[in-house]
Amino acid sequence: MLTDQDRIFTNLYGMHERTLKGARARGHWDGTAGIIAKGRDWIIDEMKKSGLRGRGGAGFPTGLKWSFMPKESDGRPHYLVINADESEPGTCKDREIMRHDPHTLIEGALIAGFAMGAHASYIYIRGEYIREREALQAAIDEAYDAGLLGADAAGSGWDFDLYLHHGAGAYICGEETALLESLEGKKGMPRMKPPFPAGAGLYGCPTTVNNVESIAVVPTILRRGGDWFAGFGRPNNAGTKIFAVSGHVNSPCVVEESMSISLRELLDRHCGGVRGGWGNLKAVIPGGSSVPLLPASLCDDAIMDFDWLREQKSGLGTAAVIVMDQSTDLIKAIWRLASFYKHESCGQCTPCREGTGWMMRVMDRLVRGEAEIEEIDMLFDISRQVEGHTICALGDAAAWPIQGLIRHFRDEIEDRIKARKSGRASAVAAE
Ligand code: L3W
Ligand code: SF4
Repeated sequence: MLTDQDRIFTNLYGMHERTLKGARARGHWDGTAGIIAKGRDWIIDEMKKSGLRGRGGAGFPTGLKWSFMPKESDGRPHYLVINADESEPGTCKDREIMRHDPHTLIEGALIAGFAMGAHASYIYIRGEYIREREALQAAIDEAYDAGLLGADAAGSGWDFDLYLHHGAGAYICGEETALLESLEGKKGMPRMKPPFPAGAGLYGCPTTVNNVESIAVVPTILRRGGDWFAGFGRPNNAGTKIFAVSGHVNSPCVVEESMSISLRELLDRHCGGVRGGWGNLKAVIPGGSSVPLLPASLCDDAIMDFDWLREQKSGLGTAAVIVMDQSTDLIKAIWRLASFYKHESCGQCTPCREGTGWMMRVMDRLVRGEAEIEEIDMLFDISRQVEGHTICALGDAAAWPIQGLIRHFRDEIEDRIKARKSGRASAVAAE
């Protein structure tokens, strides 16, 4: 359990000033030039030591990713790109950082940019985030006025410019290479990987793409030390983490907690518990809409970290926890996600373009119980043909929630089909 002193984000609820003055009072921008003076290797080693894994969904080790950037320049500029295109259903953690604690992100961008040899950085913000864009731009302007950005940023000797780019509302632009295409002014369509962005990213130049939360925790990690951050959570699942809890809890919230907290403690301590009590729980989606749900039977012992959830064939994803009680029509809930992925598919590769449509149409009939029992296996089979056969992770994201539903709630799907059939049979008998 995290104490207030352990929290990195001390203004998630906007109780304090988000201005530079307020940020400085909370300890931000303290000794930034001194951190930079320790050099690139020290910063990257400390990030490795912290065990931070990317907070955008995939959990790739941040220090390792930074180390992929070329050490020497071959004449091409290096870029840091910050993914603020937070569009994963259920996810609203980066929004709170940008609204209420924007200076943590800006200071993190400067330090990370320096560590990767980048003199320029772009924050790509979700189209719908109008207020967040305004808050962030105001903070960037303040930072320029105070000499914290621009030439000799924060007196570090490093020149660093930070630009805010507003997206246009496409979920796929949260995929890192689609985001780069969009930044370059093209249609947001994912690129094949490799090459990874560190080799050829923005305008073909070495680029690191990191999530907002991953960058915003950097200054505190470097001030307190990698070992401090690594002290939270289980091995390989280090740190503090922002969870966004929605759905059938008494008080939905966004809260920073220790990684590896139990699901039960997270909900009871911060959300007033499950609506109607723990016994009323039906299922939880623990990491945003792209990961398979956990049935209530697995929630009792659930540990909220990458490895435990992966072992259960689910995932921590963006740590957006969607709680569903017994009143939930789960088949309909997963159908809704299937429609979302069909709508957001960029259509570039056949298994995703066609598969998301197929899956949505079968799900549509399952919601009404109008399918045959055999179609459940057919749907699972389609999802397996999409999974792992596409250019980007959207195909997997569309397949996994459906697989989770069939794996854990097959009886409910069958019951609905049988009820529909017996309803039809009794109607015929009555005629
Ligand atoms: C160099 C290698 N770099 C991997 C880099 C890669 C990327 C990062 C993770 O998807 C997930 C997805 C969604 N050399 C590398 C390498 N990298 N191998 O590491 O890469 P990857 O491929 O594991 O995942 P990804 O394509 O980044 C992200 C899931 O997150 N998700 C959705 C999130 C949605 C948002 C949003 O709302 N904006 O974040 C939730 O679960 O399904 O599985 O940087 O280049 N050998
Ligand atoms: Fe586009 Fe879907 Fe292929 Fe991703 S998996 S590139 S969203 S068609």
